Amino acid sequence: MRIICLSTPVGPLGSGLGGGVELTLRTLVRGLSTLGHTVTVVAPVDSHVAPTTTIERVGGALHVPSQTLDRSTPPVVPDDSVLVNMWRRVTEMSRSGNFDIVLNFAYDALPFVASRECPIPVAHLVSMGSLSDEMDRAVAMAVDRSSRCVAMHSHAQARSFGREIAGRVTVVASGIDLSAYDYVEAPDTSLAFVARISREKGVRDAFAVATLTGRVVNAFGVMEDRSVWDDAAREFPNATVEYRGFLTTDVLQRELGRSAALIMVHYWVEAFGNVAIEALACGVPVITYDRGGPAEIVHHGRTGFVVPPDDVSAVAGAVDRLGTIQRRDCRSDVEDRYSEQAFAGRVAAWLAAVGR
Ligand code: HBI
Repeated sequence: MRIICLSTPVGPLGSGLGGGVELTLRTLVRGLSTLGHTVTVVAPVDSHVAPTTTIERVGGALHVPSQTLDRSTPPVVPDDSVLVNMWRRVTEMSRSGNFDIVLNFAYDALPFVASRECPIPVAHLVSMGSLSDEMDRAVAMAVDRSSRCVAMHSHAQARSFGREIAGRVTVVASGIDLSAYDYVEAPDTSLAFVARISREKGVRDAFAVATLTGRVVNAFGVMEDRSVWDDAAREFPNATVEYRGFLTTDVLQRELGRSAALIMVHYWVEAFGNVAIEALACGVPVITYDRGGPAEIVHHGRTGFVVPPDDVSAVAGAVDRLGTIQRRDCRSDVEDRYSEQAFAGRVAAWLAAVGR
């Protein structure tokens, strides 16, 4: 198929502002191309992609990330919105007759509500759980028009939009390029926390776990909300949590691989949790709250532990049981279920169904 990938309007690809979507989009572009599809990316200016990727860079004002607003505040479409400009470009390309389908990665209402004006089918890969009334309505509108056109990354994410929606969307678990992750057999005692530094990712609980276990927690990710970090450091003065910055995948996986475990202590319904499969790919077990996508990735007792949500002492208890996990099982589980090829195959099958 000849696919147009519409990127997120919250930041250029490669800036980190697009969060997990940046890795997902890069992985899919490569995986779908390997399967013989042709992919063209439409993304904001300053987006960096592989030199082999065909990309249309579009100017305009970035959008406010939805998760920073409360659910009843409809996100404002900025003047000269980059999403409006990108959508205009996508529609022009769709009219050229050179493309078969649009794959939308933007978590914004426009592509969902305007897809009926597009001459070719629009498939939406929803990257977060239910966050705003406006997006819930937009997703419902797209599902009503054609339930096959919406996919999500986990059953928990789909359920966050309500039972009706959950029963009508396609679940396509994500995946990563495993050749970019090196397996580490012998770790140190540190724990890893990998996420945008923000309230919803549970920074506070990472400090609590560092205090309860007495272990160093290395925190990796873009410093999105400094006040969250400072509040946690004040509340847990004895916690040893090192901020290690936002690293490229290659450097991150080298650091991550040395960890005894990755802790996922998120407050929101993490849609999938790419960082969970990145850690497992390096042989690092994952200890996660029983909330969202990560709880569907981790095999409790075999590739990590799934503990009651918001129960930091249960996380600490799981840390003490890490010796029972075979790190090799973590790597082989990802090879079975979450490779780039498996992910691209799942998405290609979904797109073929949407295009019919
Ligand atoms: N917010 N409005 C908006 N649009 C997006 O595409 C978007 C977002 N917030 C976060 C985000 N995308 C990605 O970081 C997550 O989907 C992973």
